[in-house]
Amino acid sequence: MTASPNELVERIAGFTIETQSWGYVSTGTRFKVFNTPGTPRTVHEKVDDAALVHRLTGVTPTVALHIPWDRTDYAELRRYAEEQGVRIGSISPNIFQDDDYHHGSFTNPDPAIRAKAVATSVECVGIMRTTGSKQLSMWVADGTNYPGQGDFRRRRAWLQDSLQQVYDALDPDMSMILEYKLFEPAFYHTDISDWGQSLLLCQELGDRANVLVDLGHHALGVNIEHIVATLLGQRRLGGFDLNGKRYADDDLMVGSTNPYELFLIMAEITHALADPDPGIAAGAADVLFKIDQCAMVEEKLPAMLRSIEACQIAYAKSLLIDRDELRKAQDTGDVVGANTLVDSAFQTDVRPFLWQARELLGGPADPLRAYLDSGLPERLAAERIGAPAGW
Ligand code: PSV
Ligand code: MN
Ligand code: MN
Repeated sequence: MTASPNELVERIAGFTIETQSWGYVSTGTRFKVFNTPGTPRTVHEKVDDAALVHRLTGVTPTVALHIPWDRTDYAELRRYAEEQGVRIGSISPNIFQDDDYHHGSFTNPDPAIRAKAVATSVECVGIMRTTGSKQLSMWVADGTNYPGQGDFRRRRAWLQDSLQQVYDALDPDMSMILEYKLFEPAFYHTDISDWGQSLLLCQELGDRANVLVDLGHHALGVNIEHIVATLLGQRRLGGFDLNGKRYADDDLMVGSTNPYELFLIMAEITHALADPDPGIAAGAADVLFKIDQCAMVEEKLPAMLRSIEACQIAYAKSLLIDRDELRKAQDTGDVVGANTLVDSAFQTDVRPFLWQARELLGGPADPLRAYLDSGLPERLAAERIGAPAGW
């Protein structure tokens, strides 16, 4: 049995994605940051763009902030966002850009720097109270470039201790989502390099610490859907940073190079949502889908709309896997039959269901076309003069 057409349309309409403030500005590579016309100049203009994307798609009701990139009067920003029709979503403390973090943040040998990184993160918990945010999204950039540069176990103890102080500052209705990354900015070792490192930290922290899977943070060829299934089984999958990658942390448009991988990841989610164990299903229902892409040469708003559509397509296709037949094929050793069932869901053109879902939500059938034909790109380009390059 697969989802009926009506169910499919309703499920697509109910599948929400968080966009991120830093996805609307000019980022780039270490070689050059290019600006595109109409780029937001302030956090309010980033929120305007997030609200526009929500009006066009109907499925992006929250926008993530990165602090201090988005430093402002947070109570006022919350009101402003809500007036525009969106809410403030997850908050990410930025503990990697100050000169003080030359030799790390939570794992810095200097206790005063570790305390500063903890204080910055705890400050973000206060911001969450003001904005109504529920997830503290933590990325720790610490690592070393050379053998001998750091003592792994000593750093680990500092890391656990610092994270615990931040975790303990959370309110009972808040959670921490803890990201891992194989390499970059460090190249010999990263203190939270993979899902296992993150999971171990989360297990020690407490029930409201969960792993964040950024699709660009693995070695090539790693089976991300298997990691996702494992974390779902442990009830420790907190969310995703969604982006597309060819090599590593490319931060390209979601699904632009690897739509099959995206589909297989979504298939683990929708499979868990239907799990007879209510704990597994509830864990899957709480997963945060956040975009974490950076526009290097592309137009930002169109790129965001493309990524949202890619997520919707992958999600919808995953609901077309005939789970009963797949179970039979698995249990009878029908290898080719099982793979064919998964593949035939992936091969289905689900765009007509997306159009119906958008109709149900009261928006345009083709958000990207509607945006391009609206006159807004020209208006924003004329109004927003002097956008800064970079965050
Ligand atoms: C680090 O590469 C990362 O994926 C983290 O999620 C940061 O918050 C984000 O990128 C900044 O773009
Ligand atoms: Mn990320
Ligand atoms: Mn990244």
